[in-house]
Amino acid sequence: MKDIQNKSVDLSITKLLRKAREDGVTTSFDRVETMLPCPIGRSGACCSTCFMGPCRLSEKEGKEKGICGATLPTVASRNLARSIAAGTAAHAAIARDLAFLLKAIATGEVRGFEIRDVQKLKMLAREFGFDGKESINVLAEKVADVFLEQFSSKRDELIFVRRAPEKRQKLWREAGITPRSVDYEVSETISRTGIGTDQDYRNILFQAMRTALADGWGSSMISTELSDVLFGTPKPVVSEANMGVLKKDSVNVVVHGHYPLVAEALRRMSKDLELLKYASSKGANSINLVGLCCTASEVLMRYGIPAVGNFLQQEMVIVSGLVDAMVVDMQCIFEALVDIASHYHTTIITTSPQAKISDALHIEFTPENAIEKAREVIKLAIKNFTRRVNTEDNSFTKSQLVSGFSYEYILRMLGGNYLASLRPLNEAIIDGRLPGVAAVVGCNNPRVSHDKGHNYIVRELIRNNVLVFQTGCSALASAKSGLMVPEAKEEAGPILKVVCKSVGIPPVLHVGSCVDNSRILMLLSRMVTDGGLGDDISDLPVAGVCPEWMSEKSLSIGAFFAASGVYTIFGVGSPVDASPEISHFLENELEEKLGGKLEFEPSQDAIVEKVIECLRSKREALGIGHEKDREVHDVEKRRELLWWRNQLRLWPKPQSRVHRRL
Ligand code: MSK
Repeated sequence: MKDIQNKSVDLSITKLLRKAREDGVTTSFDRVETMLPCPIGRSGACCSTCFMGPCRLSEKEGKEKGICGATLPTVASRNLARSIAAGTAAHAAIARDLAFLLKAIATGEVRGFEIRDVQKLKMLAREFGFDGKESINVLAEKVADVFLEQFSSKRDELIFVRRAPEKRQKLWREAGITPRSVDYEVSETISRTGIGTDQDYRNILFQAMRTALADGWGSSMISTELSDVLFGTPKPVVSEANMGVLKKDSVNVVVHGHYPLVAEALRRMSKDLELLKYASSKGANSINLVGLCCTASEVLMRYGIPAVGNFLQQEMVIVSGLVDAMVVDMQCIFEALVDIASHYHTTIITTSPQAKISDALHIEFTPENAIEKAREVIKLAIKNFTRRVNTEDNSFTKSQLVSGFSYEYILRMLGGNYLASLRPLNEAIIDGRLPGVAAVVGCNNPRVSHDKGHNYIVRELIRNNVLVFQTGCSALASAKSGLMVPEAKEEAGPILKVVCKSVGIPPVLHVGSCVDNSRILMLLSRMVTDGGLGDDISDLPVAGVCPEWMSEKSLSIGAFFAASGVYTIFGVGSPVDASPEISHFLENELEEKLGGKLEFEPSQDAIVEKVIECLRSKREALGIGHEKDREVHDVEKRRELLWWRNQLRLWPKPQSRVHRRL
């Protein structure tokens, strides 16, 4: 049992791991001990693109080339490029479906859903060159068509490329990596990395960057914009996170995955009076809908629906014995859930035709039937509630959090309603009050202690006065750890603490799910536009960190940050470790060409040091390296100073010498 302590820094997880062992249940935390990683595959040196192999390249063993002659850099770059293409495709699956949903709502094919943020729809219509005088439905259809076109085989640039600073767009064009359509880039990467096609690692990696850009400035950005239009643009909302959000006296339904439509339908049905009456007839106080993984961030950001946990908690919530149904859509869903659920009363329900699991109950959700299917699911969960056994000992903790920091809200929060801008943030950085900003994102990985990297790195950064933006499972780790409430400023360095107090924000801002990393791209772009910090994203004192990554989507996210000019650093280990040429390309050549870089560093201390050093050197390059000895005042102090200034204004002006002489 001693080993359990090191598995997670989240005490509810270690408690449930003990329970799992008592219940005879095996989880990913156990399987990771017996399933040791293949050292060749893990380091990027295994080529399986044809059936002459797989060729396991190893310089030590004198196997420097595959049967076709492919070298280590070719193999490692192909593997990385294919992972990035898979990550981009995953985000595209969400965005494409949302574009179809908007179109179906606009044409009246789908009823029961409406356009929540009409202003944002109009803003997008204007951005795409429509005059905005048409009806909402006509505009919505036109906007949906523009988005759908971004997935076609169009050969000109993706529409959101224009949102990047001009200098950045020019750099991409010069490097020949401006993304065309999302599907075009994904398909071309898969084709180029097959047997006997692209065998120049630099050429392969530039195409990988182009594909990643099609994610950040394409799939992910489209997904964020469409989710805002359809389900509302987030603004701050108070909620709770961790296992303690499961209620013993209520029907607990966990929604897990990435696609917002399923969660939206369940949210509505969890408030349905008829279903609530039915739940009460079975002895339940309420229907408690909670989120897990990125779906948690989607519904947390918009409605404040509590988050039960992040990626590595998906099995543990079932072990709690408190979950009556787990509804999953797509991505990051363990096949093992069904086996674990067979030990308890939980039903696992798959909902997407793209993501079925053998032996799970499949109830397919479409935009047309989502509300009815959500009703069916909740009825089933209510029936399951009566089958719960032995939950007395299952008390868990939870933490409060503030979520909902969308790009639009952050702009209004800092600049006011009429002058929405990031200028105050830029000024704080220029003045030397804040050294810079960091984005901390990504998954959990059972190869490292659950949440330890996220919590340690975020705490160290805020202690060093770095303002942190977070998304995905990383954000949920901070939320559970109490870092997303204004009181967390007490853990921040003295200057960040005062800034947080003045603006009334936590030192760590939750900006959404994985696709909402596009909100961070928008913020960086806007920091450039608002002036004083150079003329490109690569000039900004900012860094991206992915402490506990495991997914191909994380690689795509890291690559689009790097190709957008951000210094980006991953924890855990490197998927290209076998090839020094590839590491050199990602850390050095990429920086020379695009200003950003991608590094892999397993040591959390080294990550913090490197991020701080990156911010320092960017400041130095901007000529704002020396911190000014300037006092930052909180609200009370500013009021006091204002009072004194007004008093001084009332006093008679001292006479000038000339007057006196006269
Ligand atoms: S869900 S991709 S484990 S962040 Fe987006 Fe979490 Fe990583 Fe999945």
